[in-house]
Amino acid sequence: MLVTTDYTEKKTVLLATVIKKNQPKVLAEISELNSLAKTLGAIVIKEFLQKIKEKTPKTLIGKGKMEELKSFILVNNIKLVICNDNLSPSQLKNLEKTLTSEVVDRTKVILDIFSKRAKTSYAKAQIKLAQYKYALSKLPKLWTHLEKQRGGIGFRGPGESEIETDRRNLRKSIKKLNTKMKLIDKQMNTQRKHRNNRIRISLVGYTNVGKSTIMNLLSKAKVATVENNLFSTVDTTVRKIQIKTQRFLLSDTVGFINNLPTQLIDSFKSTLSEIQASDLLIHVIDITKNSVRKDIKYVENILLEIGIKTNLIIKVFNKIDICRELNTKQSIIKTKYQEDIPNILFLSALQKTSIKLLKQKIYALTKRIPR
Ligand SMILES: Nc1nc2c(ncn2[C@@H]2O[C@H](COP(=O)(O)OP(=O)(O)OP(=O)(O)O)[C@@H](O)[C@H]2O)c(=O)[nH]1
Ligand SMILES: [Mg+2]
Repeated sequence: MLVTTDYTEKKTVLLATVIKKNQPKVLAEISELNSLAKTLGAIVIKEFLQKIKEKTPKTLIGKGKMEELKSFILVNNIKLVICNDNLSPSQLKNLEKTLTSEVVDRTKVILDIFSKRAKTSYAKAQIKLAQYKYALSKLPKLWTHLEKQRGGIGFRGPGESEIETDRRNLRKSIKKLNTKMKLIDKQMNTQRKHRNNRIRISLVGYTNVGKSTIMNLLSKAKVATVENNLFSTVDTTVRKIQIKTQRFLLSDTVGFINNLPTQLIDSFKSTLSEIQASDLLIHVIDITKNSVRKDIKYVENILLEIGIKTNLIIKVFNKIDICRELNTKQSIIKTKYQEDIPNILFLSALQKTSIKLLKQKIYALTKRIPR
């Protein structure tokens, strides 16, 4: 069985290593990690940023920082350390042993949020698959066939033969789940073929940018959950909409985040194939963020990875109602995307501005698609 982590009301510290040139990236990631931890109910007491030349293979951080962290943990009664870096099994083991606290990494946190959020049995199965693959990469942690769950501080590790049994069991579970998913995929593909007479649109973008808010506006219904949280949407919602005479299928799906765990991307292949098969993509961007350009690039890279077939993409810069220095930002964006200007839109989904314009653009871009 999977060993679960309880985050609720746990006094927590965040730990991230910084190698000189990647400081801005890590700063953005740790602030995201903070939101992720809070989403799970953890109480974040402090963020530790450790500047290093290179990662220490066995313990991630060096002796000095480890001591500092250890005494902070003892004095403040910290129960959980969330590490921004993905940890090897031996780093995980050694950090827990030295810090006498539970340690999890960024990937685990993201997987746990997904697992909490998933509603449909399909999404649940996708996440379970990702969790199994992740557990396999972290043996002997996170998975046990033993009656009594492993864990706790200072427990005696399992023997080689026990780890081998766990490995075998995990592989079996992965195989079983893969077979189950393939069957569902087949059914979904058949369903997709039946919906062939409608033009397909997908909302894509970084997490928490306003995709579901736009989904609700375009479909004139409260179909999608809107929350000021990362990963409010994990399940895919598809809605029929009509603009003038044209009929569409609009889908809202999971958002992206930097360092999205590869196990998740793998398991979500079929969800992402909804995006791949779309005739038009609405790429939603939060204009208020400092990392606008990086977020766009990151999403574009994932879209390439998914293998999208369309080149019809509308970039929607959302949240202009709360954007400081809006004019400056708009002109920078316009300069950067000069050739793409007809397919760029600035709006506020919250205040419902320019939604009509968005509909016009959708209609204009898709009216020549043969049905
Ligand atoms: N100020 C402002 N807030 C907005 C706007 N659009 C969305 N929001 C808020 O941004 C937060 C995230 O919105 P969602 O629609 O849930 O975003 P999402 O992209 O679907 O997020 P995930 O499903 O978590 O990836 C919510 O608190 C929304 O109310 C906007 O135009 N202006
Ligand atoms: Mg959403």
